[in-house]
Amino acid sequence: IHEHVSPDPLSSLSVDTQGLQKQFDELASFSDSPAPSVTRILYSENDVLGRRYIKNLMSLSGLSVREDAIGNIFGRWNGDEPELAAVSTGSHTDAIPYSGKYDGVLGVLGAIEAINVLKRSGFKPKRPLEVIMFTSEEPTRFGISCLGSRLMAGIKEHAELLKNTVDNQNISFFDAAKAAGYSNVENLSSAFLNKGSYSAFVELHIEQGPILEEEAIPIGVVTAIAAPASIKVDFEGNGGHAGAALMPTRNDAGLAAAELALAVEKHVLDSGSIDTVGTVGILDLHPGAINSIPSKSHLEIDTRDIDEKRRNTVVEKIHQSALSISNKRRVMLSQFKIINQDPPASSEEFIIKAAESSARELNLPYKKMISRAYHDSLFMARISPMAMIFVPCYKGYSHKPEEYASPEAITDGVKVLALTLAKLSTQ
Ligand code: HGY
Ligand code: MN
Ligand code: MN
Ligand code: MN
Repeated sequence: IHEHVSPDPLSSLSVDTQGLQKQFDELASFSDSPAPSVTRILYSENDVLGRRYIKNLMSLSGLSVREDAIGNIFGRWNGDEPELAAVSTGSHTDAIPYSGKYDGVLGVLGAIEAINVLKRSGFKPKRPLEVIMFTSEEPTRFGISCLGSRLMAGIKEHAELLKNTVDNQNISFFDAAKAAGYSNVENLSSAFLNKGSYSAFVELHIEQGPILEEEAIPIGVVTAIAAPASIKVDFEGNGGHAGAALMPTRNDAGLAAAELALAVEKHVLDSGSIDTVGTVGILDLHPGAINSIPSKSHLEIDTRDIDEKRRNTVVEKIHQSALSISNKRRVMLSQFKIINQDPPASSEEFIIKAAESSARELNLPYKKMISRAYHDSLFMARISPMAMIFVPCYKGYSHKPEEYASPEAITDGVKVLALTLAKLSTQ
């Protein structure tokens, strides 16, 4: 077996920057919202078009493509020792409503291009290299984030939750998956992977924060991912006529929701750390008429912290506030459901080192940093050593149409990913 050497970094890594730009634009065209925004929701028609697009690119790169029961897509390049655990990389291509075209997509298109870069350089891997497109990282349709990587990580409670979850059109997860062509979706446990399936997992992603751009540093090496939690809350009151019902007789579910939203902000700000964040991104009122007192309200709360205990304290305080608001306003707290309350994840030292030396060999300054956004890497960390590579994005904008990463930033990120994969696949 000939010597497995990583390609000479500076001479032989060439990225097809123009071709990659075209791919970002083509994939962004599969969207339920008008350009420059992107909306691509799990198992929607545009999601299916996006999946077909990615599978085609994987085949064009000579990868052997397979999909699991819920549509996680795997593109594999077998090395000289195919029985060894593979080095994997990847991300997601689903996009929340009215968002951008780089979140997640960079880690899928960029990973396929990193394979092309290594092939162009004449590199031959010892371990197999595998590109993964996770079926859905965003919680948009069924309220569960990272549902593809959670299942691969074998998280049974979310597999159970999926069995009777419906979207806001009352379509079940199973029916939506079958409509998208995944007829075997009910066999959720077939998506569980064993620990040791991969020797390493590396995800390339835009920073979704302003630090790298502000400090003019082209590469971020992620050392840890913050701990996310999400909660669904429903209040119910008697509703009634906005004119005839006098204030003392009311138990307004809308005001209960408003008070809880402000309580989320208060508990987060009182945590004692700038690293604690909280958001009420969904707040629905029923019946939603100007002259009808809300008889129901539905809130979805997202709160995170790099410190798990501090995050859990905030979740507990939010629960206490929901109970006290329900008493004080005489509304029923008909639902307080913690959808997920995940631990943070730390990156693996040997992968961090491989990414650092790759950046150095490419003469690219880099910065070690935490990820405040969650990623599929958070769950891949349960079954594989993990790390992430960040590239700067314009003003740190993300989850909105102004999201942007320059061709140079993307090219640098793909080169560091390619060299890191080469190093890991010869170890
Ligand atoms: O919300 C997140 O952190 C991820 O970008 N979906
Ligand atoms: Mn060989
Ligand atoms: Mn996102
Ligand atoms: Mn993402």
